[in-house]
Amino acid sequence: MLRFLTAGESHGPSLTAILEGMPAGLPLAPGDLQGDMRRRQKGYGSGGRMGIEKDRVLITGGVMGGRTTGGPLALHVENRDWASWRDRDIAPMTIPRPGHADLTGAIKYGYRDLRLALERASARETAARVAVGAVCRRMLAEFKMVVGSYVVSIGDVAAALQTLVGESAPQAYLARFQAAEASEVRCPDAEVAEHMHQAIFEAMQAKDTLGGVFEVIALGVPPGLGSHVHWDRRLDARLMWAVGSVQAVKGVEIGPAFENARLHGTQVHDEIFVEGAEGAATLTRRTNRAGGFEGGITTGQPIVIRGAMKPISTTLTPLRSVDLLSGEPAATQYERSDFCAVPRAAVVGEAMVAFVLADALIERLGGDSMAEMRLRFDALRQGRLDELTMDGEDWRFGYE
Ligand code: EPS
Repeated sequence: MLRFLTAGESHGPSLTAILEGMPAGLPLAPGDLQGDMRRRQKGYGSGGRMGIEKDRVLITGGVMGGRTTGGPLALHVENRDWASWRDRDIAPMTIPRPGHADLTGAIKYGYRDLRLALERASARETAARVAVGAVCRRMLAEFKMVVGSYVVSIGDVAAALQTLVGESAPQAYLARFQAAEASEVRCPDAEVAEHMHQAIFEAMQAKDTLGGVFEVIALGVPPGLGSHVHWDRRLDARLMWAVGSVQAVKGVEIGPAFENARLHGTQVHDEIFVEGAEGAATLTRRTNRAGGFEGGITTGQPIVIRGAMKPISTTLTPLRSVDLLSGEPAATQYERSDFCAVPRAAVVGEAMVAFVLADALIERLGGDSMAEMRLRFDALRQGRLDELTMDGEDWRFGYE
């Protein structure tokens, strides 16, 4: 339904994204995208590059008179660093850095200089993804859906942030997002944030890097998005793919999935209760260990998805490698990079989640225009008892 492509190199002139499948009639101004572009650039542990870039999105297609047309959106982000590369002779790069796409890229594409792999594999590309995600977020906002994030751990410093449930959960999550926004490591727990800051500082002093875990939460998502009927329609799996595609993310879980795997079934599953008077009785849960999904379909509870990011592969301390020019053992050479990018990766994770949810919503509602979608959104089944009429009679499969 909804798809996007990006193009561009880290130190080339610009990044471009094409977003296809957005319904017509969504109010959209370049200013709507700026907040997310700025958020992606913030975070303690960044290298020098973020002082150079001032990411701004130029919309050059798909929006006329302040509204989407239904045509593909073209989004354009300039690389300010291009100015210092355009007239430069590029030094040869022949020692692959472990953890990067340097070696695998050269094996696959037959590159004769490793920079060709670096330039496109770079997480600079996430600026384009965040531009796309910001458009999707704008669309989701029309249906009162909110996507936010925070950092759960950096290195071995972890915040104890429980999954929130019940009617107060959305407000409490919003408060977490707000607290994370004020933190330079994007952690809502101020005390833990200080320890995270210290851990990053120490890693920098030690000429090393750090990874961590971020959590993306989606609020206000109606039940019934996604499907159990086929592997590629399971929305939890689509979200895992999308978050797992973010550079340096090597693990993704829905809710506390790895913790659940250590427990008994009776401790894990979110029991179902009925609340409210007859005629308006609603099915409710008192826990959300499923992270918002059953059978690959949204339950209507907050969606909870975590991404585990490996430590940045470019380390000031050299790692052992091989010079492909001489075939001799060689130490890696340092290229300017980030020391810890987990706070920024959380914002990229949000963008990917917003994209997948926008896609799922369009799929559920059928979406040529926002006006059509609104009508159908209001008619969605919400999980009230009176919407779930059962036959209560024996029946047969009837296969011959
Ligand atoms: C990156 C290396 C750094 C990061 C870059 C991702 O860039 P440079 O090599 O120019 O110092 O700053 O991220 C961005 C530029 C960005 O906008 O996020 C890498 O090797 O992936």
